[in-house]
Amino acid sequence: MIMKLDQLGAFIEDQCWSGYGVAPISDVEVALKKHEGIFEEWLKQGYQAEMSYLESMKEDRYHPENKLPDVKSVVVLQAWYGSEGQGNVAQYARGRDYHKVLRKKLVALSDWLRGQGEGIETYVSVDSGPTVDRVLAEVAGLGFFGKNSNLINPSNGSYFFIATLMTNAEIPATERRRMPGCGDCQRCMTACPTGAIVAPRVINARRCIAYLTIESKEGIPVEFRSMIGNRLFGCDICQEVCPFNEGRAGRQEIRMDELKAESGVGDSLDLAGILAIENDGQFLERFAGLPIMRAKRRGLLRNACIVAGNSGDKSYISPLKTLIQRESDEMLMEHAQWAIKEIENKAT
Ligand code: B12
Ligand code: SF4
Ligand code: SF4
Repeated sequence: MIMKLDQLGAFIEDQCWSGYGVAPISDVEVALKKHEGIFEEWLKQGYQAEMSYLESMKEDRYHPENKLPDVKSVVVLQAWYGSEGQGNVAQYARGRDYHKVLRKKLVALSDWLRGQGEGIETYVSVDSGPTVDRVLAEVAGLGFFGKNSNLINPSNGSYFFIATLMTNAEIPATERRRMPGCGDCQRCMTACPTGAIVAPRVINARRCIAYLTIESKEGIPVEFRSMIGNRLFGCDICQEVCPFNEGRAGRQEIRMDELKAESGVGDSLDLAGILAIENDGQFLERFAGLPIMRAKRRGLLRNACIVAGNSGDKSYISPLKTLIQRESDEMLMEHAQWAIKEIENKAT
């Protein structure tokens, strides 16, 4: 069955996505073949750190037919996020959990599509599913790979989420416009405080503050702690410095209310309040349904110790001492002790 693009476009517009593109599976397969090699090289270098799920999902990520045998078209959707404040929470994590928000929309889109004809099948995925989101978005014409590895839309920058729907319906491909590239610019590579952008478009997650503060379950190596600065959860430095994002943070039209900072934690979290979270119940009460959940209580408290230490603010010494008395987790105690020392050193 061949689905008309204008009907699909109208439905997507009503759902408040910021944009979309459609690619035929033949183009997707060509791109995935190339990127499978890039991914294997990345794994070989150990740049995935402890994210072993990426490797275990490899077969499905690079072979969409594993999930939908007769896949013909891939619809890739884009949703802007972000706010103006220069806080300690990364832009993408300020609103409600985008996995849930976008997935709900994708399921509604999928139901609608299946209702358009007999035998239409779909498969949907957002971020944590087995899809290589940036590659699919690039093939669908939504942007180009920047040296910071983010997908950049030349008119609107890179502060957007990517979601995917695959279908066995034949949907006409959207037009692909010619994309610029980074040219001689190297701002992100120079600005990254930890040297995580090891070559243009190649990120070593072991050094990336986004990985260290969100995904890592371990203690954060001392060498990176001062470089983390006030980044409590995630990192936007390589996007903030990008000329394609200039004047964009907080000025995009975020069409899904749930993705706006005011629907979630906003741009900043109060450190003393975080250090005082005593148990998982309190953590859940505060962060259920929000991206912050990903770090778990242990990860967020670990990060809060580092940010408190980097602040040099003596008022954090007391909540840090309380944390040391309260917790039995050696990793957390060590981070709090480190923070107290940092604050004391900065005061002398
Ligand atoms: C694992 C992961 C991470 C890891 C690893 C990051 C990474 N760069 O891989 C960590 C935790 C560090 C992370 C951080 C962030 N992430 Co993340 N992450 C992912 C995830 C789950 C997989 C990414 C992946 O496949 N990596 C494997 C490596 C090999 O791919 P890559 O680094 O993207 O590199 C690509 C390009 O650089 C390019 N490339 C490399 N070399 C070459 C050479 C040539 C010649 C060419 C043409 C291309 C090319 O191809 C690579 C892909 O094959 C995706 C969701 C998904 N399911 O795909 C989200 C995703 C990439 N993340 C996203 C976001 C928002 C972020 C953060 C901005 C969050 C934050 N503020 O803290 C940061 C950005 C850090 C950065 N500079 O990348 C968005 C990106 C949206 C966008 N516009 O690009 C995604 C797509 C989630 C989503 N669905 O919206 N992330
Ligand atoms: S997210 Fe931060 S640490 Fe990671 S590559 Fe970008 S600037 Fe570097
Ligand atoms: S900062 Fe410069 S080099 Fe980095 S992604 Fe943006 S345009 Fe490309």
